[in-house]
Amino acid sequence: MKKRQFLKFRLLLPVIGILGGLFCTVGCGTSQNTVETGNLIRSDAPKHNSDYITVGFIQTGKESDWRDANTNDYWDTFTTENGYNLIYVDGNSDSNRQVKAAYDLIAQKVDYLIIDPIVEDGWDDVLTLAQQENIPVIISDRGVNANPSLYECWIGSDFKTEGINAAKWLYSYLEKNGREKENLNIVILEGTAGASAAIGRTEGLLEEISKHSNWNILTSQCANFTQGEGTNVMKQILTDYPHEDIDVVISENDNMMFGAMKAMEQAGMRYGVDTDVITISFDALYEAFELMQEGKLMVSVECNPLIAGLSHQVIQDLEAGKTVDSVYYVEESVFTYENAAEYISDRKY
Ligand code: GYE
Repeated sequence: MKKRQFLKFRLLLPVIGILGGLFCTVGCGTSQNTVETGNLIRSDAPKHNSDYITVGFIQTGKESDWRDANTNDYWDTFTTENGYNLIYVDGNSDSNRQVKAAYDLIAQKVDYLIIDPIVEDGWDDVLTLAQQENIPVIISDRGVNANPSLYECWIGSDFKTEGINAAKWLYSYLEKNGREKENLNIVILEGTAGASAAIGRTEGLLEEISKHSNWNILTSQCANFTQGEGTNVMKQILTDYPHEDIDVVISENDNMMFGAMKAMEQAGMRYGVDTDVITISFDALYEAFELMQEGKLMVSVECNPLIAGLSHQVIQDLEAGKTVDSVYYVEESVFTYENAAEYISDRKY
């Protein structure tokens, strides 16, 4: 539990040009409230206006549909109507760029920083500086490998539990079909190396998989959470291994699975319900529900990107001098080809 001791009066935003190269056009907008810098930086509120809470939001990039839903959720929540000036930075899937953006936003003296870190490591120095400069930081979605006293809180999903749930679903499915004693070869498509979402899911999966001596990991490879890499990595796997050896494909997000499905189709493979390949992924996107309804995807472990409301609540609590928790987990479920039809109309992303 932490309490915010500062921020009773808002700091006037200094000259935005301080941001130099990367941010050179932020604040150079017309009388309208939108500024775009090659889609990398956007801010919708009037600048130099202390009536707004200025929030610097550093996103990972645009690697997946989950990410787009998360970005849009921040835009929809951190509006001028809600009292915010949101400065959005697209990390462009480059963690150095993210760290540099954090330094720049600190120099700009934003009121809050929200960071969706691409990878866990490399944040200590900039978080230490943010604390010295009295800029509270919220870590959103993926975690950081840094002392929790350096930031207000982390809001996101329990990635390890998601991995465990995926493997537990596999066991229950096999058991239901009298197949739990069968030898199984599993292919895993991993998310970005060093990203806590990938680390946690892999850890959960491996922990459960190791409990079954008849389950074998044929190969586990990184496809960076993107659909394109999902296709390419799967294509290579299908070149390297006999197709009939593959019993299960687990992808650490839906988009990589969509890509892998394309590769399997191109290779003439069938997958999903009533085939020899069990398909499992994470996120539970709308498109995943459609594929589950078709029986092509068998399960998607939900990961909820709609977490901006919690970040907003945390900031409001800090503004009111209230204490906030250090961790906020988002509620999530597991959806399958059997229940997708029941839930698809409620999906928001
Ligand atoms: O699963 C994936 C995205 O960090 C939880 O990142 C997030 C993951 C999500 O690109 O689709």
